[in-house]
Amino acid sequence: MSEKITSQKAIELEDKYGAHNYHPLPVVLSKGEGPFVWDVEGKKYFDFLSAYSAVNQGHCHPKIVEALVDQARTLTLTSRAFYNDCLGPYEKYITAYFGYDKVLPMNSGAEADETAIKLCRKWAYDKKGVPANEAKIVVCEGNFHGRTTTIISMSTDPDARGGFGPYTPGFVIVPYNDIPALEKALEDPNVAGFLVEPIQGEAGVYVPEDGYLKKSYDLCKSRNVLFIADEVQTGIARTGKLLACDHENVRPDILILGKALSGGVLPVSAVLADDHIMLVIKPGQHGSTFGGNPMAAKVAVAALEVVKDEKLAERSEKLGEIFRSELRKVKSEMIELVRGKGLLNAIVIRPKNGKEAWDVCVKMAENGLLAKPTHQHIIRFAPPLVITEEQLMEALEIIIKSILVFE
Ligand code: IF1
Repeated sequence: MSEKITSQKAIELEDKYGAHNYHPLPVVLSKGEGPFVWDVEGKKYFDFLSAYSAVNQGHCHPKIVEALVDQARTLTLTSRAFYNDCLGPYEKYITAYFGYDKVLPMNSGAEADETAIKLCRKWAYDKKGVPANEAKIVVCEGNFHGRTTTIISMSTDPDARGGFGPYTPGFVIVPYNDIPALEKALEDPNVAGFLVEPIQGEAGVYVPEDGYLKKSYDLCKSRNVLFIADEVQTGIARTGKLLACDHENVRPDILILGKALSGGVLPVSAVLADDHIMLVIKPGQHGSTFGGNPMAAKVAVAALEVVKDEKLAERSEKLGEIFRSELRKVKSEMIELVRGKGLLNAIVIRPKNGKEAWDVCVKMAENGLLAKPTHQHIIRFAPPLVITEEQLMEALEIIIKSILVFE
């Protein structure tokens, strides 16, 4: 199984034996280090996707890999039927790190979102006094929270949602970045929570107006509604602060984390909240086989330490400014708009002579930089946050060159 294969062979195998639920760029990767990945033919690329922001700490960060390997040799999984000696210290560490009373550990981002939904509903019945089965959660148009049946029930994306009904009820959809619409939706006394991405990733790195999060939060407070932030993609230094909500000094009632919580070495996600919310879930009411496993616990501590030790939030903030300002200087009809925060950025591409975002991405790959289009015309740029300024300038050269080819 371990003999080297060519890119062509690897692609053929995935096509023949794997479900066709993705359409990857035709690049087959076999190695990563820091901001770089290499394909099976040995070609080196800047990784400007970072596994959708899971590898904020860079590929194969030595400290995180060491935590993984050490723990893998010692104890991998006990289930939550027993205690393990890693989970408690991790829980103490992460709750202090983000400033919450409690954490509920899960694995994928979608699971953490599902957990937050259950927690919010239970809180509504036990604490807010919403009549049984009447709780509603307000969500935003263009949201992306994962792929489970309940999560796609609140999606407005026809690809994510279409053909998978019947759908889970209990969600109210309002336009994103629209305070009056939210205010109206919150008039319903059965609304238990408002679930929001501080920047919409999948929608195309859609940054709301300054003040949107704060105003939403205040509205939620005034209606006794939980403000739930999905920071699976925006959290852990990606947008130039530890959390994207920190830009507006908003502290979510329920905080959802995933992806970079493990630096990309394992699926590790978490839901954080204070006691008066978290303790509505009692033994037997929620859980998972792998959630809170010893490897995840050790890896998450290491991954969060790296973020602090290497000042990744500060780096992200500073390099993000450079990235956007350099791109805004470029004279190209194809660049309609550059937007983002920290190192979560996007270019909106204006198609030219039939050439679109996909063609730009193919060209960038040829030139040694990987990024992927979202929604046809948008290219997301999210390098590992360990990228140096010098490397970023080199990467910018590749991006700009690849766009100017089509002028
Ligand atoms: C796919 C996008 C990124 C997320 C937020 C929860 C989850 C995600 C805010 C679920 C996951 C990923 C999943 C990936 C594509 C993707 C994505 F393009 F769709 F928007 F990151 F940019 N909340 N996002 O962004 O986390 O269960 O996957 O661990 O193909 O589904 P998960």
